[in-house]
Formats: sequence, structure tokens, C-alpha cells
Amino acid sequence: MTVELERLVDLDRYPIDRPDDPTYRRVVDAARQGLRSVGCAVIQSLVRPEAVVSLNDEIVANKGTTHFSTQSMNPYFHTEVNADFPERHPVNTFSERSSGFIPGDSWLADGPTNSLFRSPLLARFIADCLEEDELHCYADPLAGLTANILDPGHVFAWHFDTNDFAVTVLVQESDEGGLFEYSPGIRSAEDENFDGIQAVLDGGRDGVTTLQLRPGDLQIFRGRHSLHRVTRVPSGSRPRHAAIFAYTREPGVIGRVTRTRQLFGRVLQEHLDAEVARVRSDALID
Ligand SMILES: O=C(O)CCC(=O)C(=O)O
Ligand SMILES: [Fe+2]
Repeated sequence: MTVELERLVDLDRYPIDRPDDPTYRRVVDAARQGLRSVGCAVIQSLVRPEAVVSLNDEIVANKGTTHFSTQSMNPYFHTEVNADFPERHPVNTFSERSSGFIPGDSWLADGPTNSLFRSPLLARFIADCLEEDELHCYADPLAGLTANILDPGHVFAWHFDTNDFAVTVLVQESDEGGLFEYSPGIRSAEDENFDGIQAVLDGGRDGVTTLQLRPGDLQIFRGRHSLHRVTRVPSGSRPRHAAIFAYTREPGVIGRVTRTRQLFGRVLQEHLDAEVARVRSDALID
């Protein structure tokens, strides 16, 4: 028995089960506005406070399965110098990513986190916000449903996502730091904008926004074109926990072997098989 949606989501405030309700339209219109203008929408307190506690309990229970890793990476998740590019260039600018991911195969099939992620009503609502006909849960068995764990001292470097959209629920905020920052639409499928990216990597704040997120907020984010990071959680702070729900336009999309190993420390047979016949949606360097 999965957890019922009404126990997880405040359906009076957010009637995602009733798309004809005027409130539904208002919420979707506001989200579309945010996504069109800055590639980001926050649905505040979508998750009920009691459910936030359940989600956090589940994260704490699964925390032992977290794959923590520290690496120095460029915004494209590469860790090696590329001699085809100059030294001072985003491809050759590396910074620290130190966080951990609870992998997709850790969650109970019918626990609160999976129940929310796999709710067809939530997927339709998110598709509506993104002006997509339909969205599918990212089929990657490890990266589809994850939690990003930033323990004290951790930081998540500036990067672009390789999946089209990400949906995040902040479950536990850190006492300090752990802030989500982004530079909306800094690149596009046609323009890598390496100069603009380099400026942000060098500490420039032009075009950079810090998001005010509270536990229970649902964030819909187009991370393919918007450079983003999570700032360092200082030592002595509570850890930052965020559940990450990944969706794709096409069904059956699986992540790359190298990237999967980087984030989870292992791959499954599905990843090896998918490497042969992979679905790609654009020609960006990664
Ligand atoms: O933890 C977050 O809020 C987002 C982290 C992130 O950008 C990612 O996992 O790609
Ligand atoms: Fe990201």
C-alpha cells in the first residue's frame, strides 16, 4: 500500500488531484511564469509538515546507504583537464563537490518518498507547470529517486544537470549555508556561453540568484541551462537533506556509466546495457 497523496500533499491548498479547480490553474500559471522567466518555480509548502517529518525519517533511516564522494569537478561533471581548451576556461575550472546521494534502490517501494515521486497526479501537475504533454519518472534505477545529503563541511559545486528537469523537495535545511544558488538560462542548446559561465565560476554575482527554500517546498528547476550550486554547509550545522525527483520527457531514459559511478560508486546492468543504445536530447558537451 503506497502512502495516499492526501497524507503527503495539502490538496485543499494545492488541488493537484483536480486540474479543473481554479486554484489548480492559478498555481500552475504562477509556476509557468517562473519557469518561463527564470527556469525555476517554487511551490511553497506543497508537502504537509507531518509528511516532511516522514520524508526526513526515511532519509535518516537510509542514510547508511548514502554514497559520499568528494571530487574536484568542472560544471560538466568532468574531473580531468582537457588540453583542447585554455587553462582559464569552464572546462578546465574545477571546484569541490562533496556530498552524498542516497540511491534509488534504497527506498521502500511504498514508503512516503517513493509514494510522492511515483504519484501520477504529481507527475501530471509538474508536466503542466513545465508545459510538457507528459512526464515520466526518470527510469534510472539509482538516479531516478535520490536524496542529496550535505553533511557539515560539504558543498555542491557549480554545475549543469544532465537531465532535462529536476524536482526537489527540501526536507531538512541546514542551520547556515546550504543555499541553492543559480544563474538562470546562462547557456542554451545553441550557445555554451563559456565567458558568462567563467565569470560566475570566478565568483561573479551578476545574474546569480539565491533561492529562499523552506522544508516542504517543491522546487521545479530546468538545470540543463542554468548553472547552479549548493553553498557550503558549515561544520557544526545540521546536515541539509533534499529529496530529488527526476523526470524525463521520454520513458526509459538511463544515466551514463561514468556519471553513475561518480555519483553512486557503482553501476547496474541496466546502465551497461543503456550505454549501447542511449537516448540523447541535445548536442551540448554534457
Ligand atoms: O540539493 C539540491 O538542492 C540540488 C542539488 C543538485 O543540483 C543536483 O543534485 O544536481
Ligand atoms: Fe543540479
